[in-house]
Amino acid sequence: MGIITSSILELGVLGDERGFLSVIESNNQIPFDIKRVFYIYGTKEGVSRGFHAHHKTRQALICVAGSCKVYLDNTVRKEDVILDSPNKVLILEPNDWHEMYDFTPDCVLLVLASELYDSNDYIRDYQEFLEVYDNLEQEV
Ligand code: T46
Repeated sequence: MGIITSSILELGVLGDERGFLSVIESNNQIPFDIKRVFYIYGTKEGVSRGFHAHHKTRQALICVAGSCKVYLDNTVRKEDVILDSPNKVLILEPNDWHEMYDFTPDCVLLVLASELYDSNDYIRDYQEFLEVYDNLEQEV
């Protein structure tokens, strides 16, 4: 029994004299089937994004260029993580309210998602988030 928590993992780096390469496969380096890929770039200075949690979608976030920070809140643990390397992956669980901020101008934030896009999967109201997750539903 416990609260589902997001986590950071590090990808292997395959390198040779030409440079570097990191690999992500469904259910291998990350713990879900990848159904959707999107990326966030050209974020204006001082802008924060996110401000939601999900009902079902699990995601993997990687800054493949530049860096950004992510504020996480699973109702019990609140923390900030920095994504500043192309081999650093945040496995973002649906029960984490998240806000991305401090994007560098060159930041390209790649996101791999376990579900197709569905606006109904988003919880964009913080009070609703607390009602959904600040209870026994978090126990696994
Ligand atoms: C998340 C964080 C990390 C689509 O039509 N399809 C899509 O697959 C996505 C991701 C977005 N959209 C539309 C919905 C909005 O009209 O694109 C627009 C911007 O999306 P949003 O405001 O949700 O973007 P962020 O940066 O706040 O959040 C995104 C993801 O939506 C979300 O799942 O966890 O990145």
